[in-house]
Amino acid sequence: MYRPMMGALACALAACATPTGVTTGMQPAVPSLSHTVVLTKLDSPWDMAFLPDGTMFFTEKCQGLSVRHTNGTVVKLLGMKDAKGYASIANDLFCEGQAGMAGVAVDPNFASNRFVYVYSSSSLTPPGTNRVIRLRVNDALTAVSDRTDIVTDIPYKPRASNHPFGGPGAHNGGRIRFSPGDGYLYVTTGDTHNGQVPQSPTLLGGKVLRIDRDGKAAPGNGAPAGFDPRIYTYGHRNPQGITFRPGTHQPFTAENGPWHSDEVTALVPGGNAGWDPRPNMAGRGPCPDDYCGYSPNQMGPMDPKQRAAFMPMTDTRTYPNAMRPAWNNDGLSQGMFGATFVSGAQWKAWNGRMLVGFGGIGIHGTPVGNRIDVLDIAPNGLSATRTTVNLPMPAARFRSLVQGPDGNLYVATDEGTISRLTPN
Ligand SMILES: [Ca+2]
Repeated sequence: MYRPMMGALACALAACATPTGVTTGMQPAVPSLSHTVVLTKLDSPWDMAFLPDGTMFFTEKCQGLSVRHTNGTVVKLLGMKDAKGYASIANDLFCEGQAGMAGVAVDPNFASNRFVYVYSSSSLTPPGTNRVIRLRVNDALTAVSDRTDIVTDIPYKPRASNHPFGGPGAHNGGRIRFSPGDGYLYVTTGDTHNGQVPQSPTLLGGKVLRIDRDGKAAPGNGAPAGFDPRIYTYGHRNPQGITFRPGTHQPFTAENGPWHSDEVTALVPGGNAGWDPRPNMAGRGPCPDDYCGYSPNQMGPMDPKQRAAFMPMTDTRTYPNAMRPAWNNDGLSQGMFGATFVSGAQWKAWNGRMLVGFGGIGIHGTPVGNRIDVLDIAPNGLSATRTTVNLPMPAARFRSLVQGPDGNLYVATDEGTISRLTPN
């Protein structure tokens, strides 16, 4: 019988949880969470990044980059086209569909260089691309300067593409995270509903990039000969989560599936995640707009009995050596967005486990997501067990999950809030 109070007491006395979640002796308790609203009435908050003192940078998809000072004051730093109230405006930055200002990251050496980074759609390169932009923040945390676009050539789905699935800006990726292990910046990019992109050696969509603070390829990325050296892994669909396992620092992605099979995948250098929506590949013929990502029933609804016939998120028939997912959301697509490992004794049984947030709205017969799951991932990264968090707040579309410097979990929702979830 499960006895959480005894487990909690035992852990308090004997510190029985290790950073990898392996337990000795009695099982630690599952934490309960309490909920505090940090910011509300935001416009599609997309991501957060913290300084050690709790200062929180955050993005809003169609507004820009802001910062919440430790006293609670919010200062709008860099606004997109037509945004109001920002210290500065960049007229080339725009939002459309899923695209806009997305991920934000703080440089590991912020104390000396004061760099923050955002991923945003920009009109500077026709017909629009996604860029990773480096900014320098002033001492008062009230303005940014010295904009440097360190990556300029991440594909964006333009309005003129006229595909029937999704609209402009679809499958836009956008999470950026520095690894606490190697110190390099990892960038997740989407396939932009273009069948040629994910397996392309040169197009940067459907990839995880690994770069330094100037945008140059990090050493040891390991992609095959002929690949852009910034590519770390390829063959992704639309990863919007990347997080690093405590202890090993191995990166894991969380990405959306096509009406089936959201995937969490342990990445290895040069790995192929196995997504290839080109027509006329093994087991399929032509597809509308040369994009087979929803075949064989391109307009839904999904019949679960057909699941095995759908184009796989990981095509091991064509790519026998593709990276296998640790978990595929039980074969469902429910809008897997952000993910983070959490660490610290206060997380009790979840110390070292991955928390992944969902925000699917249940189109085409797929069930609604709007929850947070806890994954206990095997040491080899090839399997996981899942439990669902008993939320202390209304169900929401979870766009971003970040563990703050205070050890608590911060979540951004499409309902316009950023909240703090504290384990108890
Ligand atoms: Ca895959």
